Amino acid sequence: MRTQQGTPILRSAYQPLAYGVESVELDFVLDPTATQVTSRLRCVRHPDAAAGPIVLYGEALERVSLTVDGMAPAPGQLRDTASGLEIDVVGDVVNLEIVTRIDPAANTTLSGLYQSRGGFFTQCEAEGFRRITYFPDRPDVMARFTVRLEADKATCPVLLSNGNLLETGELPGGRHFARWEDPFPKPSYLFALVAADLQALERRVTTMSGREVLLQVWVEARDLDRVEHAMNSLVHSMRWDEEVFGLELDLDRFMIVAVSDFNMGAMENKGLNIFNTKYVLANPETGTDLDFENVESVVAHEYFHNWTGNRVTCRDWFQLTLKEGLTVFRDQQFTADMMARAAESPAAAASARAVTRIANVRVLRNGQFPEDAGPMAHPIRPDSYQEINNFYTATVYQKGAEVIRMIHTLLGREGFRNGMDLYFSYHDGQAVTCDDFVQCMAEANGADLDQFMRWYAQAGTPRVKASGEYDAATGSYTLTLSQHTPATPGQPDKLPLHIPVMLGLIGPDGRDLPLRLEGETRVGETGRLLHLRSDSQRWRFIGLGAEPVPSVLRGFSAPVILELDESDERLAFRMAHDSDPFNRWDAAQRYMERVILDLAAASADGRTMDVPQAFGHAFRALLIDESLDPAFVAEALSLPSEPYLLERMAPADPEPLRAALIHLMRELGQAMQADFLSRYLDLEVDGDYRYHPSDAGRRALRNLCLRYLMAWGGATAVELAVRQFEFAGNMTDRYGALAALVQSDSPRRAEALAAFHDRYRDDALVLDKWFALQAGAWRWSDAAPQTLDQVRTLMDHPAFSLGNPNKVYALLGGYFRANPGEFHRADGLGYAFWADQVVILDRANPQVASRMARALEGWRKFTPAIQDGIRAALERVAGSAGLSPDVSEVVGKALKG
Ligand code: B3K
Ligand code: ZN
Repeated sequence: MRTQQGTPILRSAYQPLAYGVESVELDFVLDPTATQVTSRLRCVRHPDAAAGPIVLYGEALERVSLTVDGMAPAPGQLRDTASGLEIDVVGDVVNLEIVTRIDPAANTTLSGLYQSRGGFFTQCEAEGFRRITYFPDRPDVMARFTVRLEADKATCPVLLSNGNLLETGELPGGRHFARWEDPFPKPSYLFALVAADLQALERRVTTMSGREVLLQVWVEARDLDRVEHAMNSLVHSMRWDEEVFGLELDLDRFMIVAVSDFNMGAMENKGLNIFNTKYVLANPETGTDLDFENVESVVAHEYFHNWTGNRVTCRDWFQLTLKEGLTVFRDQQFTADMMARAAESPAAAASARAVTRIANVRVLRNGQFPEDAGPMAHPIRPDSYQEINNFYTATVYQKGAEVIRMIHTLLGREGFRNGMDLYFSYHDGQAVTCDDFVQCMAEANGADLDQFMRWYAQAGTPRVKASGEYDAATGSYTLTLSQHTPATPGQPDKLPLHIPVMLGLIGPDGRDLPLRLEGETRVGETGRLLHLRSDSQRWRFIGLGAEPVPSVLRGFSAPVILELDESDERLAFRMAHDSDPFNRWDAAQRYMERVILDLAAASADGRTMDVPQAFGHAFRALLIDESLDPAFVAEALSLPSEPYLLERMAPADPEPLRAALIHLMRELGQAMQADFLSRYLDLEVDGDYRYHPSDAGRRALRNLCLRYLMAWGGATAVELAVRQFEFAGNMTDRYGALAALVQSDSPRRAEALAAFHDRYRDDALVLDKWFALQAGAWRWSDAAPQTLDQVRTLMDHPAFSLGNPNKVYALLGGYFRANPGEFHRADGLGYAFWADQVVILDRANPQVASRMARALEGWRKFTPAIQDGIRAALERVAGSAGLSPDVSEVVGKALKG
């Protein structure tokens, strides 16, 4: 059952249920097409809730039987509702026994219990448990679970569920069973079971209190040579959480299971994390540096949920950022610490931290800023939704993490830790709200976070405008900061936020100046945290002998768009001198953005595109500076992403933008071919592959040089790329070479693609890279094949399947989301193809369809001609029969604007 289409669920309507569940015994007789689930619930009346029936949610279930305290329900006692069942009862404690039958093989939604490659897997967040059995499937109902599962032993030799294993045994007919018990009460969304043919890499480790625990990473036998890194990541995560937050693993056993068919990255089920294979498997031959990094951070993220999410969970789904924003922040801090720890020197450690921060901000700007500017814009704690699965968003996750980071910045490391300690001391074992969290942070620090709470309530990316005035006569510099958050759907008016702005002032020699505000007796540090709370505020710095250059929002201290009117010269100066590596990178990105948007305007008007010389100089200075960390240089010289640039373009026009990007890379590649070449040759990493930030940084810059060389297009570039492709000792280099060759129009392009395919034809995850690369390819010359034709052809490839989310994300996502220059082709054929695919996908898997549908939500930023084409496609999808609430919410909001 679904909610009525178009009827939103409101945060303000929260009510506890009249009956919760104290304990539940589940018994699964697993069968591909007819799995029988017996559920025994001990329901208990909620002491504070209004009187009412027992409310059970259920979806796609066949009800076999139901008893209330051992008896068949009296006539009228049991009611079927739109979302499940209601049972009228009188006692404070009521025992229900419910038998249902489900069809895992037919479950293409990958929510609830489903099959993948012959095994059984579950995914219950947010509302998948109701697709397994009738239950008060809400996060504020926390119950103790015991689970018995039985299955065919030959096809499913491994039987897993949450918590501790109590018993296993053989059954007649080639079947076997296992019983599991989870000692911690949990909401149903954290339930999991796995029955499949898997093998485990195991490790025993001792926790901070001296308990020995068993860690297992379960994968198919053929993948056992790719799990070492995930296991190491798990051990590192455990240690980090002990050291940084004093949080210890609370179970005797912790399991990770990899599955090939999975809607998202991974899931933090208590003691039994289930992962998309993409975020578990990595070895040098098949995984890039980025894959290694992703595995480490996703393993950490899910592990950290054990405390932030599982021990303390969400009262309702509107509070999702309570666990997600906080856990993303924790995994970001973990990654930064891991990178810094591996570095060879303090300077390298600082740079490694900055590179991690840059990567976080790129993700925010590319994914969250467009979301916040479109029809799906919502606060990190939304006020309403039609389908909760649509709200696992960049806003809830990434902006949510930025909000937690600001609290960390405001309170300091120790203050934040004290707040966390208080949070667990008050709320362990509870389902709580974002207010409860912020209240603990405030109470532990005697801080006032009332105004800060607006970050939870207001959607839209705030603009912070900075302007400065130097008065030579008094040696003072007045900085004015003002803020403005644009209107978003349903929120026309915004209030001023509490915005922490980290500031530095740079002297003419490029060094930071010690700061002294008017009224202060002493000169302070070179960095200052300013608290912007009103629409506009001023700060007057004194004792300055010359006009400083402001460096505002260092470290990206708040998730805002900084409007700073800087000349090209100032940008070049900060690119060369800003002591804050984040802002140094940002100066390079801003300068590049300015140049690209100018080129795009020229291209749109049919004028010649000229790359300013001064920009070339500033770019080259970074390229040839061997004292800089290569990872940092690679970030600084990478182009801003197209989704981000399209947000900055008014109106957005993907074709001239793409022309500008191609032109810029060509010009730079040609003008600096000798520099690119010499850096390319110098940066080669000797020895065996290791996943290490300094090696990864060298590979990243080297591959970037190769792409610039290829953009220029000389025969040498092709030769270098072919050689790198053929002799690569790891996937980062092989894939890097292939990505460069895909830019070329030489016959080597097709040869390399074919060779890559043949080498990895049986490797699903590597083939995903091959699909994505072709779907996302730019057309560097008119001779290059049309991307849409390529995508259509690749859909017929035997390894492609619309039923496998990774394949859809790689091929269709690679085209719809990662290739705006091709997708928005003038004839509108891209949109027609999009509409066809969204409708087809929606019949099988609404969550995946909805993600693809979201590719066009930002359509109103485009030129009128483009808008016409997109509107027609949106209307076609909106008008198709039997649309899921997921896709209907997305296209409905897109059309409504
Ligand atoms: N909590 C899960 C996401 C569940 C998504 C449901 N549609 C993964 C995570 O954030 O850790
Ligand atoms: Zn999470």
